[in-house]
Amino acid sequence: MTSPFIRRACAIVTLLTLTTSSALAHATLEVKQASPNSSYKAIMRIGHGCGESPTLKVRIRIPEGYINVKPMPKAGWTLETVRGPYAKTFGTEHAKLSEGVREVIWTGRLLDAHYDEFIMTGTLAGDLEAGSTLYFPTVQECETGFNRWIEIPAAGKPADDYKSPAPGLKIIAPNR
Ligand SMILES: [Cu+2]
Repeated sequence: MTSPFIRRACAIVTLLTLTTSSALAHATLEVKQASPNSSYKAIMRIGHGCGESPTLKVRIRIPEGYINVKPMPKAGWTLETVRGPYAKTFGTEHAKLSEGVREVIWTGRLLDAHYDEFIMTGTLAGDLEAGSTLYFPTVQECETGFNRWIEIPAAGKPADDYKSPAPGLKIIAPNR
């Protein structure tokens, strides 16, 4: 059974803003940095329910510049995608892409006592700027209530300063 103590522990961990702490709580990306013009596998980790309430739906908004996205189906979960236009057309080695998956929605059931990962693959556009951050706003709908991980940190402010930060991916210069 999840006790109020565990919920309090999560809140305390958030308050302490330990950089390693948020890795096990909230909704977070396992790999937090990547380079432009490379493939990127986004592994969204769901660390807990809404309080003790089980998660029934996970919705992830795809940031501009993360293109040709394909979500991975999960056993026991229904998978839906919402497609739409990109802000601009991207040229890839194979084709020009002007639209694609903009939102991914998994529907199933995940107990607060359990942990799970929601995965998609795609390409980071070549014109993304090193030093910028792509945010993957994520909404977790539960049997009772919801968590909206959608806060975009102000420039220079760490995500840990926020109660419900959107999972972020830092764009870094490629290794030469
Ligand atoms: Cu948390």
